[in-house]
Amino acid sequence: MTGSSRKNDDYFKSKFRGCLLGLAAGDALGAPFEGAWPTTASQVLASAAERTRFRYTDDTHMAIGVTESLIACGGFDGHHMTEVFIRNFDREPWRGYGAGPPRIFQKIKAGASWNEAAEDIYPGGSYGNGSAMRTAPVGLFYREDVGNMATAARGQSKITHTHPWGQEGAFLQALAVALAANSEPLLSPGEILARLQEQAKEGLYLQKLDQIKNLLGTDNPAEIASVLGHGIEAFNAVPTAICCALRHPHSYADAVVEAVSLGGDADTIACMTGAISGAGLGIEAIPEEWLAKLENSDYLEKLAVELWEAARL
Ligand code: R7I
Ligand code: MG
Ligand code: MG
Repeated sequence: MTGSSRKNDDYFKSKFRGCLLGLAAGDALGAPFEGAWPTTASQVLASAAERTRFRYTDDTHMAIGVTESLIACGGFDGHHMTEVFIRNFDREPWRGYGAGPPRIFQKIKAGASWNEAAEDIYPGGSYGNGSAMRTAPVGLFYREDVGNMATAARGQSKITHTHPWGQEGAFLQALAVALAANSEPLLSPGEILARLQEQAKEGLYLQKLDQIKNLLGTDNPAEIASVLGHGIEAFNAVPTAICCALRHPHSYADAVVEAVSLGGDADTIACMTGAISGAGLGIEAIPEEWLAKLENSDYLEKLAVELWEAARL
């Protein structure tokens, strides 16, 4: 291996590690604030400082399942990923899962097929943010192949979230991670936004992506939540997470702290912001004291390196 390809390998490994540990740290940072009113950045930092352990929630638990399945299958396999989701849920059902996925897992265990069980969980299927919060590893794995990324991101969504708004959120979040992880050339926030707009299909998302432009420079974070939302619906969480990451292209901590400070679905929005920011800035950008407190960080590190190796094959 040449010196430059080794340098390139280390660079991308750092991005894969930054993404997986970044999403987990964002999820854990936001977990105590899920469902809360907006708060200040200093209160979020104080909460982080006083905790001895950073415990993650269903967001990271499901992203681990996505990663495990991508590694085991060398790509997306819906049947396999469903089995991994159910196995992981049965081991740790207390992670704070949304209402839909456990009901879907129950239906599948009772004989329903994995690619049909979620269709009638809500009228038209779920548009919750649960398939976007876990999709980052798909963006890493397929980062140079938007066509297969779209198929895999939407495919993994369909296991639990079949509504077109749920699927679109999962695809756009995966694409944001992939664009952030890009190296040659490093993309500016404006370029990432333009690429997302090129690929988005649903009007609701196109409108919100357009509104992000006006929010990149605002010094009033409350405006982000009032314009883009900060809720449990994918369309009220994915654009918000992208906005927080793009507003702070040089600071992982500033991006995720801002995401948590918005209140609402704080763990999930910070998880998705952390995935994008960590993929862009690499593992070195995540505060060491947060990594030291993060639950299961050794396993997340191992998965990140294995995903990188699987993506190279
Ligand atoms: O999306 P999901 O996995 O939940 C993820 C959230 C994150 O905040 C996690 O941190 C965890 O706390 O849960 O679970 P779903 O049940 O699919 O969707 C979540 C919520 O979105 C539902 O409980 C509904 O309130 C709402 N929702 C819908 N409401 C009306 N009609 C989702 N789809 C619909 C719909 O079609
Ligand atoms: Mg959660
Ligand atoms: Mg949440």
